[in-house]
Amino acid sequence: MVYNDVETASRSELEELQTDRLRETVERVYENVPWYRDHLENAGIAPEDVDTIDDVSDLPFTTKEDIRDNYPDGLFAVPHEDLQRIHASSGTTGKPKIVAYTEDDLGVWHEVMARSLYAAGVRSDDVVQNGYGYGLFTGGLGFHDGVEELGACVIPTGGGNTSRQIDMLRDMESDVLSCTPSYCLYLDERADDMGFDLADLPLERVIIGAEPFTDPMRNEIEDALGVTAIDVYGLSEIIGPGVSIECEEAQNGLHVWEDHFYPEVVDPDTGEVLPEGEEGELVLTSLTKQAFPMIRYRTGDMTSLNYDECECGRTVVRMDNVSGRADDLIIVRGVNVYPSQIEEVMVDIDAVAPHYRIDLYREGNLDTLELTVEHVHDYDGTHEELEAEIDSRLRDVLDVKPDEIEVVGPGVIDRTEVGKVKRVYDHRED
Ligand code: DLL
Repeated sequence: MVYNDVETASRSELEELQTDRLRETVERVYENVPWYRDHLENAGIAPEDVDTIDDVSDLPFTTKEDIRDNYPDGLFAVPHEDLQRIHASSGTTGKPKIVAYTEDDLGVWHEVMARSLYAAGVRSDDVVQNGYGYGLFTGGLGFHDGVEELGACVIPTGGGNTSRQIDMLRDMESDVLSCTPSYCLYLDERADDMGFDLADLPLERVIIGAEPFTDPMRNEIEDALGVTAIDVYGLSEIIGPGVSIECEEAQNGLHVWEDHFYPEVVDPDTGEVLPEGEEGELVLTSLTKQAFPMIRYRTGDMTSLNYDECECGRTVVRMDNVSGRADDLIIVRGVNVYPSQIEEVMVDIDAVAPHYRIDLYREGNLDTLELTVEHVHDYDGTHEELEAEIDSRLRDVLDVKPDEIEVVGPGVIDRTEVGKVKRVYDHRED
């Protein structure tokens, strides 16, 4: 069962739709966005060069820097009077990226979010508690509108105010919770402090995204809350949440709504398109957006694509869970380290709580990596014993040894109640 028949269309039907829509998008930006016209002309492309969807790979990339250079509205393709919504993504450095929606864009967003929720197993008689932040962040309103479009009931708790969030989960018997994975773990801790177990509540599923998380972290969330955890992906520049989601039947890759967002995976260094199954950087082209179209946007997110039909019956392409961003990579003394490698080890050690932070310093010319982790409440060994165990387990997976591992008590590491969790602190340029 699907929400929209396009989810099970044949490849040839999809490609025909994508071709028409790509041509319209290229025409739209060429006519309405001077920057895009120059960008395409510099690459030797005219709108009539787009014959099939495969021609997408001849188009030039658009990057985060291009959006920033055109701050605030240089890439908008419609006049301000045609806009109905603005959002922005803060990013860690520099100016925010301002993104815009027409009435039709909002209609598409509502529909892809309703589709996403449906694929995740949400139905119109469910109560969805929405713990994503409301405001310029796309998570809160994106989920909110999607739940209403589906005809289910939304509780707009937003981020933060955690004890009230927990009261609502319990008293309104919410069926579904949408929030970041790190916030799920925080809710579990706080419910514990309040004297009860979230796993005893009727809550059936959580829809987690906006941050990378590993499979062991997902298992931890599913066990602690007694739920199915569904991965949802999206980004402001493309629409917000609702670019892709796992289906509840298979939970094996995220179905990309490719009738609206065309995905490619490229080598992050050379930009060359990679074959199906190979991991690289996700590049997305919007096929229907009017206010803020994006041609071959370099997301920075690492994944791979799978065109096999899913066991749920959907034919649209699936992307692998986003393991991290191309720029997440930490280089310590010349050695590559991904935070997810450390997370997998941490979550696998029973005595370690799923809260950690990584601090990078430079002493003289030497990089140092310090790891701080919490032990669980009922750990009865010494800090030194646990530090030694973590050290030996990390040696198996990392090519560089952390300079310091510090085990601390429960609750010592700061929690993120609103927004996205930050686990890596790089002080090397301070
Ligand atoms: O985070 C949109 C969103 C809201 C997605 C709620 C899912 C749920 P931005 O703030 O623009 O938009 O951040 C987008 O977050 O490029 C990824 O690096 C990361 N991200 C989003 N979803 C996932 C996910 C929203 N499921 C950036 N897994 C993206 C890993 C994710 N990373």
